[in-house]
Amino acid sequence: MGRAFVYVILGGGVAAGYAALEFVKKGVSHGELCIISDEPVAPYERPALSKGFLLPEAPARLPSFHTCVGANEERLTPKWYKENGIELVLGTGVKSADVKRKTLLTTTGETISYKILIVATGARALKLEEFGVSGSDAQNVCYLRNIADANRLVNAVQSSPGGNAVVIGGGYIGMECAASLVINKINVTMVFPEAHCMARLFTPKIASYYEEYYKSRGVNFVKGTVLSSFDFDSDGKVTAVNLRDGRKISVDMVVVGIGIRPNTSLFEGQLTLEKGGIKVNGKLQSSNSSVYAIGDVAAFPVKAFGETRRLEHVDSARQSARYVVAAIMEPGKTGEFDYLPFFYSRVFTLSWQFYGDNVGEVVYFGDFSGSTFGAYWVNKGHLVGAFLEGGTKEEYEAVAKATRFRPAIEDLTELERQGLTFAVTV
Ligand code: FAD
Ligand code: NAD
Ligand code: ISD
Repeated sequence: MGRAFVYVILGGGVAAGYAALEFVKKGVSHGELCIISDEPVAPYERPALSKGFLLPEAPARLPSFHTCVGANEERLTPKWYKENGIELVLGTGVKSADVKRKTLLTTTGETISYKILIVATGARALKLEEFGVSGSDAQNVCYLRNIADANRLVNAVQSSPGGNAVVIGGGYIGMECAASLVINKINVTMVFPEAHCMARLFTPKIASYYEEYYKSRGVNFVKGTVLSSFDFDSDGKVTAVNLRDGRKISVDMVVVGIGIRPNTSLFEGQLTLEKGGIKVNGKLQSSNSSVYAIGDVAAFPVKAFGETRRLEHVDSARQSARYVVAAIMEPGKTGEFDYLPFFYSRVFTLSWQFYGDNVGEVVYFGDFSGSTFGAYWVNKGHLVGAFLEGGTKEEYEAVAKATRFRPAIEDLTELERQGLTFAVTV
């Protein structure tokens, strides 16, 4: 059995939702577009899972955060897909792809063929087993990538009132989940191998601000070590984590956020891969001209950096999705994808944004003992990146604009003196 579509989006996450909306805006005909997702629900705003979804009071629940509410656009419910003639194949994985034949084989045994395929398979959470630690399927060990994980995490929180959690990993998931656990009155210890949190992005000075704030909210930090094993009770629940430095920490629950791997396995040996993702050109087209890739799985040329990057952030998923539909449906009118990387996070009452690249010399500004501060990165005489905590809408727009403009910087001391004013007046 089989069905044929003009366009197929493989994966039903953030990028798929934004691409669907763009297809409709550009006038896709009924019956032309199909989305296949192994998740049981229509595309939703994944960032909600570590924030609103985990709140103890009035938590966010579907259908409230289907795409594209995160960008203040229409909320695409299953009814919307139906009304727009988009075939939404949910709870169905694709188990193999044949890019020469232009077919996908699903877990239900159906062959779906396409003229154009958009790969939007995102990524999966890395498991502790991949670092030699076993037991991560215990009921009180939680990862966080999808709705099923988020429900499991909520259950673990509700089963541990006033209890103790260890959060493994000091990246985005670790920081956001630690904050949410504290809000749920769980005592949190964060364990990670680096010298400071958010090591991929933050400088030690920036990290120190957040760590001090977290400490003021009761979070305990154990840095420079990793998990070596779990202790279990007779029901298979984890009762303690053992660290490589010899420490043992008793726990009621564990949250693990130790990075992701893009879901590329269907295309290995068929498409060119780079930086762990599917390599695409400035039109987001892979090494096979009928296959495009967007979101976390795509390694695309970032024009401003002159190199290929793979980003793991929601804005990149949204923008690459919007772009790819324009590139496919209006090829003559669409130039190359020109994207300035943008990351953000919100924890407790804090909120930061980052634009560009964190390479070169760092120039700090603002009040690190107050609530608004930031940093510029200057590389080869140009401003290439900017970080801002606690800015106003106008200030965030200003640092974004300044970073996009890449102004020449001759005098770092002068940049430091001007601080945020530099971005506002550039
Ligand atoms: P995804 O949204 O992961 O979607 C991929 C989809 O493909 C999934 O539905 C998956 O199940 C499906 N799929 C994969 N393989 C198959 C297959 N073989 N068959 C069928 N379906 C398949 N970014 C930010 O910038 N800010 C944030 O605050 C933020 N918060 C986050 C919070 C959490 C908890 C998580 C997990 C991520 C967060 N991110 C955030 C990152 C952001 O959500 C991702 O960058 C974004 O979701 C990527 O979109 P995507 O469509 O590429 O992948
Ligand atoms: P990450 O890459 O942000 O952080 C991984 C962390 O794992 C590292 O900081 C390190 O501390 C830790 N680590 C690495 N190896 C380890 C080991 N052996 N033992 C213990 N710790 C180890 O990944 P993440 O935090 O898991 O986030 C997953 C994905 O979700 C990322 O793509 C991230 O961008 C995305 N996300 C983004 C946001 C946001 O942008 N606000 C929020 C949540 C999640
Ligand atoms: O995708 C990302 C991410 O989460 C970062 O922190 O890219 C950045 C780089 O690692 C730093 O620019």
